[in-house]
Amino acid sequence: MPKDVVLYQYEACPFCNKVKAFLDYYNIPYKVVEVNPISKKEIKWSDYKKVPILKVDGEQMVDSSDIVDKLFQRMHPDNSVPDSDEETKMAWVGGQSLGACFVSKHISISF
Ligand SMILES: N[C@@H](CCC(=O)N[C@@H](CS)C(=O)NCC(=O)O)C(=O)O
Repeated sequence: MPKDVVLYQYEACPFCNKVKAFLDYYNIPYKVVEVNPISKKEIKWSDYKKVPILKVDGEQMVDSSDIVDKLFQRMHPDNSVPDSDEETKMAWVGGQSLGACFVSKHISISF
């Protein structure tokens, strides 16, 4: 389980919400840094100029799909989804009122 996780985001960015949905689904605690879309001063330290950017224990991850894939690998190094996870996922997805968003080849989450 990652320890120090920081999400650089725009509140209204769907790619950022995709990453947040994944983090929430796996109960991974994270801090949020809201990026000013004009100055982008909060992400000046990075060469990547878009959001989301996820810092995980000091490592920079970019691009929502790559972030989800990398986190998934960390959570499931053997590349399998436990049955219990699959059931939890279906219950969670069923509880959402808005349409589903396919966030990776492994997990679909709605938000
Ligand atoms: N393929 C990227 C797309 C990310 C993206 O386009 N983010 C937008 C915000 S929704 C962005 O940062 N655009 C550049 C800008 O605002 O200057 C991903 O999935 O994370």
